[in-house]
Order: sequence, then C-alpha cells, then structure tokens
Amino acid sequence: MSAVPHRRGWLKAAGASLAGLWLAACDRITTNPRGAAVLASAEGLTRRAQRRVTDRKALAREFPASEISSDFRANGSIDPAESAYRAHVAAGFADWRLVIDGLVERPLSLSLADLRAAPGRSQITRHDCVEGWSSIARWSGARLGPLLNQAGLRKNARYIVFHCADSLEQTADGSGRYYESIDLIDAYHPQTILAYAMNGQPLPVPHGAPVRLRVERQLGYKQAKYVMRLEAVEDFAHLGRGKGGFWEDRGYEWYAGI
Ligand SMILES: Nc1nc2c(c(=O)[nH]1)N[C@H]1C(S)=C(S)[C@@H](COP(=O)(O)O)O[C@H]1N2
Ligand SMILES: [Mo]
Repeated sequence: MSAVPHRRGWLKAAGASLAGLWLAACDRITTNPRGAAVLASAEGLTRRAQRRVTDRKALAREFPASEISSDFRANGSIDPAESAYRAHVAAGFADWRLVIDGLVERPLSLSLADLRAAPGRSQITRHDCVEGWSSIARWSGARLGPLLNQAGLRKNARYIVFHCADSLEQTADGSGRYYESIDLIDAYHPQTILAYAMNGQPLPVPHGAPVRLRVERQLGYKQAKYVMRLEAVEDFAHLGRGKGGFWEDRGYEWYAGI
C-alpha cells in the first residue's frame, strides 16, 4: 500500500506538467476507493512476482574452507549396480560422455576433459537433505548456463531434465530410474554447476561420480548424482510418472527451495 501515498506526493511535485492529464486520470483511480483497491492489489501482485524472481536469482550462502564437513554423508544410491555404470567405473570414466539433447539446436556429447575445459566455478555450500541432516563441501564444476548456450536451447525449452545412471527402485517399466528436473531460472543461476570435483578431488562414486548436479538453492534430492544425459524439454509429463523427478513421482515437491 505504501506505493499509493508515494505516488500522490510525486504527483503534487509534478504539478500541472504535460503529463498532468494522464496523472490526473491516474489520481482519480487512486482516490476512487474501488479503483485504489484494484490498483494496490495489482501493484502488490507485480511486486510479489518481482520479489520471487529476484529471490530465485539470489546466491546461496557460501562458507569458508574451515567449515567444510570432514564426514559429508552419502545418501540414496551410493554405488550403482547397473552394468553400464560399472563399466564406466572400471574404465575410470575414460569413455564416459555427457549427452545434452532434446530441444537444442546442437546436441552435444562431452567428455570429462571437455567439462573441465568449460567455464567453471568452485563454491563451498551446505547440502540440506529433507531427512534433516546437512553437510558442507567445496564443489567444482562446469557452469550449466554456458553449456546450454553452446547447445543452443530452442525457444520452447522450459526445463532441463537430468537422467541418471542408477535405479533406486527395481521396476519392470524403468520408472525406478533416478531423474530430476529444474527450470531455466535455476539452470542459468551462476551457482548451478555440473560438479566433477568435491573438496578438490575427483567426485567419488558415493557422491555421484563422475558428475553430479549442484543446484544450490534447493534441497538434497534435487542434486542429481551419476548424471548421464541432460534433456531440454517443454514439459515433463511423459517422463517417469510425470512429476519431474524420482522423489517428486513419490510425493515430494517439485520446487524444493531453501
Ligand atoms: N542419482 C541419484 N541422485 C541423487 C540421489 C540418488 O539416490 N540417486 N539421492 C538424492 C538425495 S535424497 C540426496 S540427500 C543427495 C545425497 O548426495 P550425497 O550422497 O552426496 O550426500 O543426492 C541426491 N541425488
Ligand atoms: Mo536427501
């Protein structure tokens, strides 16, 4: 509501300027009780929407190296049994490639060396699991935004889906495979990285080797490990059970902001 008195003060100062006619009409709306209510709620809506976008773009807190956890817990899948993944482990991920496809102009197939050479970022952040534990680590990886630009998102791309190597649940139809999705605000957030290192070492298998997502404004289950493929999509109704992620398909919120 504070915008209304402010607008009136500014109106008085403007006096009978060229814009006066329009402003007088505007003032009439604000002095008419119903008009004022409509205007105030419209402004409130815009401000709230604006605040939401600004909030979504804010950085997650970063910590000093002294706060890195000595015992960062590994959770969910910690040693995938799938044979394709075992082969990658045995080969030291030499033939592993990250595929970026779906609604892109130029599908990519990137090696670990390609990712290490891409624009990167290191950050010490806190991981919060819904189960009620937190741990702090330094994550280093390729920023997702520049990779998506390299692939060239098509206009109708709205989400990025992360397809993982592991199945948390053995199902006949493959719906037990871990996957996650984020929107483009999170995909282009400066702290959103495909992490290949944890605390200065190659990402260990329990934490998602060779590459995991770090999307720092959201809870633990969004931090997809064992990422094999990124798919740009317009919606995710056709994937899994349609809710945008393994845990979302089982009742968790799709947007898990912290
Ligand atoms: N592929 C895959 N990603 C996953 C999971 C999983 O089981 N499989 N578990 C999620 C959950 S619930 C959490 S808390 C974190 C755990 O990451 P950490 O093992 O590095 O602690 O990974 C998330 N990403
Ligand atoms: Mo979690």
